[in-house]
This record gives sequence, C-alpha cells and structure tokens, in this order.
Amino acid sequence: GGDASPHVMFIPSAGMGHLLPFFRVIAALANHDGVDISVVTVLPTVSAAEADHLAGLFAAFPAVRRVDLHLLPFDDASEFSGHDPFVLRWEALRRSVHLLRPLIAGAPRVSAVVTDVTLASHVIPIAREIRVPCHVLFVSCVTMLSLLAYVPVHLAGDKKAELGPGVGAGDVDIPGVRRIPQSCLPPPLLDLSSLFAKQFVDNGRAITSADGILVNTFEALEPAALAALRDGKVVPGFPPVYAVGPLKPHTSSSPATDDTNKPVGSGSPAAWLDEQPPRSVVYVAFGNRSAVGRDQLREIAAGLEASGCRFLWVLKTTTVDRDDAAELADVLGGGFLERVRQGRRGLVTKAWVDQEALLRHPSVGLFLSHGGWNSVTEAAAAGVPLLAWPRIGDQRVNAAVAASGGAGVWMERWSWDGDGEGRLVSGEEIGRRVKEVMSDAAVRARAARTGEAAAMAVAEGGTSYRSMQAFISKLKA
Ligand code: BUP
Repeated sequence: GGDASPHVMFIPSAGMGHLLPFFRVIAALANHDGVDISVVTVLPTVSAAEADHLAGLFAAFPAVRRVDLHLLPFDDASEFSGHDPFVLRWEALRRSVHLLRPLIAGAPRVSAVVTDVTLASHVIPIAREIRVPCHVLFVSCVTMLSLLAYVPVHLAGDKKAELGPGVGAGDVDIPGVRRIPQSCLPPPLLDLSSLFAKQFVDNGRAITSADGILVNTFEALEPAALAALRDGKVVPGFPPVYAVGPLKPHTSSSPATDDTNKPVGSGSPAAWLDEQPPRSVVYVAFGNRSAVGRDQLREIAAGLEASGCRFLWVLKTTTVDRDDAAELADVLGGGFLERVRQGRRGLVTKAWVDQEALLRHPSVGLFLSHGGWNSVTEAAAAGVPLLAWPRIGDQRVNAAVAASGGAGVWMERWSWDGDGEGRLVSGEEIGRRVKEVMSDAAVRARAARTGEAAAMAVAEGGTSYRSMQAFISKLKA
C-alpha cells in the first residue's frame, strides 16, 4: 500500500468474447480518478475485430498505456492442426508468458495485475515471484467459474487425474451450485488429454491462489453459485469473487465497418430497427466464432421466414473474421435474400454491429443466440428474452444459467457441436419455437424483471456497484 495511485496492468487474451469484458472493466476503472492503467496488447491479433477494437480502446482512453507484446509464430502449430485458432493463441500465449515478466517489471511500478482466466496458471506464479497481487477477470458466468475451480477436486476424487486419452470428466456435481451433466460440459472436457482440458485443469488449480476474481454477472442471475463460492463450499478458502456485471459498454460508438459487408435489406441495422414496431424483431447472432454449418444456416433462414416475425440476423461463416469471404447469396440462396429485400421484414448482415446497443432498441423482442456469456449478459441487461441455442464450449452451462435466472429459454433438445451427431434442427422447428417464444408473455415479463434486477445491481448502491467499489478500494489499499 501507499499514497501513490495504483497502477493496474491488464493482460487480456484472445477473442472478442474475452477482449470486450476487459475493455469494459478498463473503462470503468479509467473513469476513476487516481488509477493508472496499462494494457498488454498481443500482436498480431487473431481477428480483424480484435485489432479494430484495440485501436478504438486506446483512441477513446488516451491515458491508458499500451504495452505491446509481439508473439513469435507458434512452433508447434502442426502438432495442433485443426484446433480452434483462439485456443491455439491461448496456448501460444501461455508458452510465451516469460516475456511478460520484463513487461511487468519494466513498467512504472505495477501495483496489481488483472489477467484473463486462460492465462491464470502462468501469470499468477510470475506475479507472486515479483510480489504483485494478481486478480483474474473471468469472462464467463460464475457457475462456470465454480466448475473451473471444482473440476480438479472432482478429478482427484475420481482418481481420473491421469488425464489419459478418452478419459472424460463425467457428470460434475458442484457442491452448493448444481450438477452439470457430462452432456453440458465443454466438449473438450470429455477428453482430458485435449489441449483445452489441460489448460482448464491447470487454470482451475491456479485460480484458487488468485487475489480476487472479477466476474461479469450479478446476484439475481446466479445467487446460489455466488454464495457457494464465497462460503467456501466449492473449494475451501476460495478468493474473493467480485460480481460486477452486467458490465457497461466501453465506448458509445463501434469502429467503422468495411463496406464489402454492407447489410442486405435496407440501411444500417439501427436505422432499420427504428422503422419496425415495438418488440417485433428477432435479433439473431451466434457470436464471433460461429460454429453454424451451411446446411444449418439455410434451415435458420427457412425458420425465420416461417416464423412470420421480423428479423435482424448477424451472420458469420468462419471462426476467424478475416477468412470470411462468403457471399450471403451463396450461403443463403438468392431467392431468400430477394424475398427479404422485397418484403422488408428482415435484415441480414456480415458486418460488425454494436450488439449491446441493438439489443436495447425497443423494436427487439427476442434474441436467438448461441449463449456466449457476453451475449447473455447484454440480453439480460436489455430485458430481452433469449432463445438460447448453445453450440460449443461453456454455452450449455450459460444457457442453463440464463434460463434459471429468468433471462430466457434454453432449447435443450437442439443439437450442438458437442454431441457429434451433426443433427440439423429443421426450419419448421425453428420457426415454430421462435413464434412461440416471441409471443410468450410470461417469458417476456420474466426477462423484463431480470433486466430491472440488472439495472438495480449496477445502479449506485447496488450489489455490482458495491463489488466494483470494493475491488477499487482493494487496488488502492
Ligand atoms: Br459477431 C458480434 N458485434 O457483430 P460472446 C459480436 N459482438 O458487438 P463468444 C458485437 O461480441 P468469442 C458483433 O455483443 C458480445 O459482447 C457481442 O461475446 C459482441 O460470444 C461479444 O457473446 C461476443 O461471449 O465470443 O462466442 O464468447 O467467440 O469471440 O469468444
């Protein structure tokens, strides 16, 4: 402690789902007097969206110091061919983490580090060595945090700690939280020898020695999981958990989009929404790292048409945006796009949109979503019900949390990429369910109440507001 202002160094990892919550916390701290901020910027970025948004962050907050980390090409890339490029980037970063030590030590006296969870097992020991407190920003829900913390305990109990090929975690009954059936775990945890599983188990062990953990959630959404972690029911002596969500956007405008990605329909998404009746539009988006195949995209198109609802569809066809050269007409068929254009009932775009702002538009009545945690919290904050269709990773756990927390409904029987069946959900089924949930007054009322709880949590004196204050006080102590 001391009188000097704290200097916090943020170490984000890769993927917009990881960067955006970092930017939002950075913005919240930057607006506080007497907190100096540095951000480790890993170059080159995996996606164009990451590069655009990093530039936008430093433009919006000139006082935030940028500390570049040039990553060497990943030697062992061939060893991991076929892996998600973002998971590969996490691994490359984990292996290069020794490069961080001089960055932390070389900056003006760093008083605390905030690392992404994917790097926790590597950054926490470095911070300890140089005697700097280390906090983790966890970018998923607190239920996933409890899973991360509990899986190593669960494996030790089951004597499955060998992590052999094909050995999976099985059902995981997290004390005081909930039982996560194997079918809802991130699919790579079904094989503990996978790269993701190794990272997960290492980070799960390490996170118990963090100085504190920030989570983009709020009390009303996950009361049991928060209480269980704080009471030491999951892992005894767990670090303080700061539930600070839903995080507010870090800037009011989003970076410029390039015009090869002009929306099909008319005008910009926001302008188009202005012309639609209140609560009449289904907003459809599956995040940046879309896992939706071409056949399934066509069924979604058919389903949206069949629902009779208006729709705004943000469509990605590749894991990394720079690779997405697909023409919408080739993906969806010219006939569909022509009918959308003529009927003016929909808008389809491949461009980056300001999703957080669009979800708050009064014309939006439903969000057909993959259930990425940022998307869940943005929908919850806007009071717009989710129709959650999980695809990969933590998304089934997120969907279960969203449903139990009043943020929407989870299509449990709809296929995902984890079950290996590749079953298509038909356009007819999609259309029927969209129409049904869109007109379900009870679902809408619950989502509105969840939205009110979210607003109360972040308002002055609310639980998330006080958690953020407590975190800032700790940084200044
Ligand atoms: Br696409 C897109 N605009 O056009 P999740 C996404 N987003 O604002 P996941 C936009 O990216 P990743 C767009 O609002 C959310 O904050 C969206 O994070 C924003 O998904 C974020 O919802 C996406 O957690 O993202 O799958 O985790 O794949 O990049 O890790």
